[in-house]
Amino acid sequence: MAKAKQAKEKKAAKPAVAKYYNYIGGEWVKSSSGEWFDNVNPANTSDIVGRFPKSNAADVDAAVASAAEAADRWRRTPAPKRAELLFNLAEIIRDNKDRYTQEMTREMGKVLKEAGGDVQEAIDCTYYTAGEGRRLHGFTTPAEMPNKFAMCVRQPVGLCGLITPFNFPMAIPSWKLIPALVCGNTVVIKSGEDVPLSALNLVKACEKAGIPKGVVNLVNGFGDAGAALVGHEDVRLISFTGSTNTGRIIAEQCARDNKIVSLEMGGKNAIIVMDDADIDNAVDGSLWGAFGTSGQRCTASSRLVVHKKIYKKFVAKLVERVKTLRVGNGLDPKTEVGPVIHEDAMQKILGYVHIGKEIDRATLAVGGNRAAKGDLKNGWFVEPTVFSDVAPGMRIEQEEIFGPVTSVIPFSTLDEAIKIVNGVKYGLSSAIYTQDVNNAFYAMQELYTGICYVNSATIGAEVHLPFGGTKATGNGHREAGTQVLDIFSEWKALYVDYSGKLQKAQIDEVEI
Ligand code: UN1
Repeated sequence: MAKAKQAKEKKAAKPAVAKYYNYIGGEWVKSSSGEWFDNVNPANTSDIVGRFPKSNAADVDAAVASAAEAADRWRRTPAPKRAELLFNLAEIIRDNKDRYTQEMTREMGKVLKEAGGDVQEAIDCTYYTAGEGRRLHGFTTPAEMPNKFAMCVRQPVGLCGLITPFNFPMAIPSWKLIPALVCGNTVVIKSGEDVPLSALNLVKACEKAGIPKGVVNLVNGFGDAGAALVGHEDVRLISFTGSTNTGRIIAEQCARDNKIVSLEMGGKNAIIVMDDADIDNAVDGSLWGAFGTSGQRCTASSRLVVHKKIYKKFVAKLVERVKTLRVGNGLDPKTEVGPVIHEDAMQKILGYVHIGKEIDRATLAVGGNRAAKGDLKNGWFVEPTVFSDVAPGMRIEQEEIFGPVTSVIPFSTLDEAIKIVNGVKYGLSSAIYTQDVNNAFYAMQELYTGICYVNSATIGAEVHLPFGGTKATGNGHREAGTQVLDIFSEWKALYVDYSGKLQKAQIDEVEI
């Protein structure tokens, strides 16, 4: 009896798991299937952050229908008015930054400071991009006939499907959502299934900010919901951040349906450390670039290309520092490296460690195991790992690992280093540590990436500069900056003939 009572009390003491909903047409609704999925804390898998609707094609249909219905009113709302609501939104995100940060760390694992940076990036993006409501510049240009005026304006593209990843749970949705809205589009968001709360917080903030019903819609769920969105005939544009494989499938589908598609995919970023570099500064940058967000950034510094003259010293210093990194629950302010997102990710990363050791035959300088001491066994932790003596062409040097693993590669000349950095299929971010202005400018010219840093790591892009990469990283688009407007608006060329007669461009002779 006593036992049964105890068990009952234990059950009662366990807080009920919070339920969250889809946001469709301004209503918070469950999935039409009635199914749910759990949002699990990767640092402690017994902690269920919330229960979210597992959406299907019918939910996507409803969300698209609501976005389609809201489209004309929103597109006709003057852009400065749209922007006013977005400024409200920025303030709401700012006021809730602490809560959003805590919730993000709990669902995604990244340490509190970095989760705070992620929310801050959403705030920065919202303020900066809302400013476009009073710009959205087009241009005028002379017409070739007399008494004729020519100009170009931006118009919205229409209904946008936004598919976002787990690693920047609020920043990346904001990179897509805010420019889509300021340009006058309505949207359906399918957020990463591992981090649904942060996107939901952003959407709730949109509701509070007064963005009209139907303009922003959110469906939670997995790849099948994403596929339904990509395949929906009323969706005009897909903006996707995630793996290169999924991106390729999306691009193929969008090509068949003649949809606009903007893709932000993998990276295999490298830092060059010259023999004239400030080594301690380069080690600091390498640690931050390789192990920040547990290496789960498209911009992570997963290769360190180090001059032979300083190679030994650099590796020794790096390894010493890696040994001191505190791996743990991101909610503990002392933690420096949090968990990875889920078990499959951990297994994939450990699989690459195996490849590095057994197939590539590189030297495992430090790390290489699951970290599972004490409480860590309740989550998905990988030791910060460094391979040295890595050569160009090895699999760990070529393939995206998306975890806390970096490779040190020796080189002799700057040209050789540049060839190594450029010798992968991706082209997102690169960096060089040097004190020599000639080296710095030569590297800036020759590194074929979308982002390049001098004397800092490959991570840390700011919202007012374009973000994106060359080659297999993307499909030629850039997010952030004003360049993102080219994704979410289309050019309309306007000709006004006030001559009062028929004038034929290219044909009529103009009298001089
Ligand atoms: C990503 O790596 O997926 O530049 C996004 C950075 C961040 C954004 C990274 N501001 O590292």
